[in-house]
Parts: sequence; C-alpha cells; structure tokens
Amino acid sequence: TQLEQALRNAIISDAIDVHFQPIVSLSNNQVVGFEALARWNDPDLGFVSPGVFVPLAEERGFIDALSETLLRKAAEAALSWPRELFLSFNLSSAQLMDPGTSGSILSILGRVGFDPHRLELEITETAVMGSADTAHRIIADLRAAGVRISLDDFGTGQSSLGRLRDFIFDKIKIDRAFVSRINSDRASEHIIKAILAMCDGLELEVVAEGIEDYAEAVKLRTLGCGMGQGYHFGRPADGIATLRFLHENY
Ligand code: G
Ligand code: G
Ligand code: MN
Ligand code: NA
Repeated sequence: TQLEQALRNAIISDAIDVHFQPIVSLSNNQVVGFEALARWNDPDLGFVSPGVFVPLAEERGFIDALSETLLRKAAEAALSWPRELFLSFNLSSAQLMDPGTSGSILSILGRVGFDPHRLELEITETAVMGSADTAHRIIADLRAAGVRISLDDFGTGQSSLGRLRDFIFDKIKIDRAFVSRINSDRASEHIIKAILAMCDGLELEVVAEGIEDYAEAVKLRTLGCGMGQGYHFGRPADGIATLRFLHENY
C-alpha cells in the first residue's frame, strides 16, 4: 500500500522523529524523566499517528528497524539533557516475541554510550501474554543490565493482577481513563486508591498518565501518587523544545 511504502521510505531516510513528554514528581513538580513518543510528519500524507504506523510496522515486519532508529535518536537526545533524567521508551508487543530484542537494545545503548540504568521500557499487559516465555526472558535480560520495566496503560485491556506476582515490573502507569475521571467519578477515585495501595505493598513506583489540570494533579498528590504525566505538565515536544523546557525549568 501507499502508506506502507511511505513508512518504509521514512524509516530508511530517517524521517521519523522522536518527541519527549515530561514525567514529574508530584511532591515537588520537578521533572524526573521523559517518555519518548514517535512522530511522523510525511510531506505527502501529513501527520500520521504512531497509533497507526507502529501497528503497521509490526504487521509488515519492520518494527525492529523502526524501533532501533527511534531508540538511538531518543538516547542521543537524552545525553544532551542537563541532568541525568530517565528516558522512558515504548516497546511493542511484536518486540517481546523476538528473542533478539534485549541484545539489540543493549547494543544500541552501548554504541550511543547511554547508561542502561537511565532507560525504562514501557510494555503493556497484552504484550507479556503474547509469548510469555520469550517475553519473560527478554525482560529478565534487560533488568539484569539495569533497565527498568514499566507496565503501561494499567487498568485497561485484559488486566491480570496475577501478572504483578511475577515481579517483572518496576513501575505502573495508571491509564488516563481513570485519571481523567478522578474528580468527577467516585468509582475512578476508588480504583486509583486501590492501585496506589497495591503498588505501595508491592513496592512498585506509580505514574498517573493524562493529568490535564491542576485539580487532578493536587488530588493525585494528596492520594500519595508519586509521579504524574500529562498536558498539565507538558505536551510531547521535539528535542530542541525539550532542551529549552529543561533550561527554563531549572
Ligand atoms: O503519542 P500518541 O498518543 O500519539 O501515541 C499513540 C500510541 O503510539 C501510544 O499507544 C504510544 O504508546 C504509541 N507509541 C508512540 N511512540 C512509540 C514508539 O516509539 N514505539 C512504540 N512501540 N509505540 C509508540
Ligand atoms: O499508550 P501510551 O500511554 O504510551 O500513550 C501515550 C499517549 O498519550 C501519547 O501519545 C500522548 O500524546 C498522549 N497523552 C499524553 N498526555 C496526555 C494528556 O494529558 N491527555 C491526553 N488526552 N493524552 C495525552
Ligand atoms: Mn507509554
Ligand atoms: Na499509557
């Protein structure tokens, strides 16, 4: 298809960009890290969402090529940040079925000179269920090298709390579906409270995603949520704007 061909060309010509969205500590509003988010603005097709081209790359077998360039670009950008903030990077489910993934990630970090302890990989519950043995081995290899694993979109999809007993995660990201209703819907507030209590007991770090206003930030801090992310703190921005943001915020 036209989209597939354009995506191939964009990967080869290095035309897919990485943007960064801040993740802050809710206790003091300090930036602690950034999530890398792929952005593709094609001259003919215009802006194409990663929600479209990431699944296409997976389906057509070039997610590895795409992800490798994105991780390299993101890690290189992170090396220019004024502080050693963490970099959070999304892994797709196809990558967790490919035994070569851990080696490829660690070799990119080595080449770029990026400390694995500064990297977090965001994965979803469905991704771990796909090919459980391979996924567990990949995750174990990465964690042994110091990479941290966070469970993205927590609370959606086929949530299995039992998965948390495997202790393969370091962090939980509460899906914005709960966060956006925290001040209007009692059920969402109770669900978030329960997630926070559970993460406290399991010694998992927590990020609330999709915080869009001050009231949500205050409420989550009051409930004891450690970290937050969302338009209230900053939208995804390109590498240069991210550097400017960091210099203005310190
Ligand atoms: O940023 P946005 O809301 O447009 O992202 C849409 C989806 O694309 C999200 O689910 C996000 O996790 C995913 N995504 C964004 N960048 C990447 C990436 O670099 N790799 C993978 N695998 N997924 C990404
Ligand atoms: O699936 P994942 O959680 O990786 O997707 C993250 C996506 O959520 C990013 O593409 C980003 O554009 C989007 N996002 C980040 N902050 C907010 C927010 O405050 N509100 C909304 N609606 N979307 C957000
Ligand atoms: Mn994510
Ligand atoms: Na998410």
